[in-house]
Amino acid sequence: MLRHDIAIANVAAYRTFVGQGFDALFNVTVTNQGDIPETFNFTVYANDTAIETHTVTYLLSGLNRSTTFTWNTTGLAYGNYTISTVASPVPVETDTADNNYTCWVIITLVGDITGQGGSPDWNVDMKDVSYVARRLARAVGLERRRQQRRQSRHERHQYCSQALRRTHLDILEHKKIRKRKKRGVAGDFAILEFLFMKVSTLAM
Ligand SMILES: [Ca+2]
Ligand SMILES: [Ca+2]
Repeated sequence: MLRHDIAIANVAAYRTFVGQGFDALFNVTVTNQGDIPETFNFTVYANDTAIETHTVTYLLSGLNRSTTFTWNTTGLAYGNYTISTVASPVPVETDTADNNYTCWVIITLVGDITGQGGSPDWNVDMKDVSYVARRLARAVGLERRRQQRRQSRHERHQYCSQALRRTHLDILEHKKIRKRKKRGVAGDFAILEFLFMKVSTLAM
């Protein structure tokens, strides 16, 4: 007997921390574990609210397909959102346990990089500034050493703000600094400057 079995293989959030009002991006990978081509829908939910329904057409047996979707966070409250992706079962599918996949995203203020324990604390203050400043100082120091001793670029990047920029890209997309240089240490300085501006505005 021919097997019908589709699955959500993976849902990857491009960033786990998203500034309120910015877009969260996800990549959904579905797979056909059955014996014949399948057409089916999957729906993505943020907590209990449906964000998007997508139709996967004629996915051949044994193959994967990936789709990117965007979730606009304008007007949403700060907090941790559970992102569930659910594929409707195809006819006579019995293994439905793998038809859903869950991940999470935190919506926070742009610039809310760290609170206690390294997670957002819904506040942009000197803790965020000092976190970036420390990383930047390490990156600059390592860059100097790299130039002096031909240290590998890889080692510097371990300390530089690669991860920071992946998770807090909103700062670099902010209109005030969007047009300026974003790469390497210049980008890190742009993040730091943004935070200083934000903190000093809030303090006034
Ligand atoms: Ca299944
Ligand atoms: Ca913070």
